[in-house]
Amino acid sequence: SYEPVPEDKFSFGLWTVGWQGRDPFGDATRAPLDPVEAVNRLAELGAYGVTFHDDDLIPFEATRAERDAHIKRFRQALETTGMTVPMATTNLFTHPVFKDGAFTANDRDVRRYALRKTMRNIDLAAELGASTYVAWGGREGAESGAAKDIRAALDRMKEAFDLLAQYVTEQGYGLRFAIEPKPNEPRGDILLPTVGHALAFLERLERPELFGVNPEVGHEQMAGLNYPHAIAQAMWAGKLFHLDLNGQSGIKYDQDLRFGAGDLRAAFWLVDLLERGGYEGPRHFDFKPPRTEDTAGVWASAAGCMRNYLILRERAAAFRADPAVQEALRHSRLDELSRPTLEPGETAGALLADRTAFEDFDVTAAAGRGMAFEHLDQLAMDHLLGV
Ligand code: GLT
Ligand code: MN
Ligand code: MN
Repeated sequence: SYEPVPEDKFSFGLWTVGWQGRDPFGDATRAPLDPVEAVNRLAELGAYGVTFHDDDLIPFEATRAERDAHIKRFRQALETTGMTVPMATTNLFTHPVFKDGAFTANDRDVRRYALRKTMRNIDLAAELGASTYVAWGGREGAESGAAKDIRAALDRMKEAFDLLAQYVTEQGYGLRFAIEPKPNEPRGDILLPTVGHALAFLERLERPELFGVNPEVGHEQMAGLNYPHAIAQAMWAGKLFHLDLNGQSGIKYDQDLRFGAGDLRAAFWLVDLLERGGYEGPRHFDFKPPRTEDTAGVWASAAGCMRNYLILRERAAAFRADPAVQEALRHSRLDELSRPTLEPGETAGALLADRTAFEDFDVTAAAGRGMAFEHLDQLAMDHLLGV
């Protein structure tokens, strides 16, 4: 059955089901959603976790007493439902003060404020038992060339992450950071635009072991990239700390469709990869129920994210279990790719001495061997379509 259960580890951002449908061209089409109601409904639907930005839970202008009251109600809802908070993050993009960025704003006092806002929410994340802290730098970027010294901005980004890592270490919090790349929107060009940029950047930090990535389906696809490939490289690097599942149709604005909408074949390969690759983190949805939807449509959209994941999980497992697929994989020589190119202990000298590798190698015969990928891919298509 495609009924989600907590063991499936599905989680949702409060800002996803809570999105009121405000876009650059139109006002909100839905009323605000009480975070407590979100927790209750998501639990009923079979999710195990909920994630939040500080401002999703506690209005930006709240007094200290109001803040405490919001947290108390939220905690009670978590306790009643058994829902967890696997991840939290900071809103460093909505308020006008962040118009030129947060950790990399040209204004130094804005950068100091951004660090304090983040540290305050890190305390709350740790209190609520989160293990991952996401950092999406949506406003860290520029629209014009002289406006941002990119090398200086990367220095400031590193400074911010080094400080935050030192803070969680000193506090003894069991938190790790996951950097979320995005190529553009809301800035014309955003820093750390792809998974590859983020992976390279985080190795330059003082405590790289505390940093991984939070790749979002649509964000890599906005850059024209292959999301399952990005996820595979993050896994290979031991850096897939978290991920944002949603749907996107090609290179255009960030659509945040429900998971499974948009590029369905990429979604199939993604689920195949996550399930076979031993990813044990949350299956986290970062989508926006379209503004055409009323409240019922919001919950239908959320349920659809999980249902599509479960359908794809079943189809991917059937694909891998099919004897015809296993034979096709052998014909395509996937087993050979897993075999090291050199013999154990073989040196460059030994390879040079191996005449079969070069002098006697039949290049023409090798070039003539078909890879049989089309047959293999059609088997995948048949399984995906349930044929
Ligand atoms: C925002 C953004 C998302 C990020 C969230 C984390 S908020 O909605 O579009 O991709 O994951 O800050
Ligand atoms: Mn996201
Ligand atoms: Mn997005």
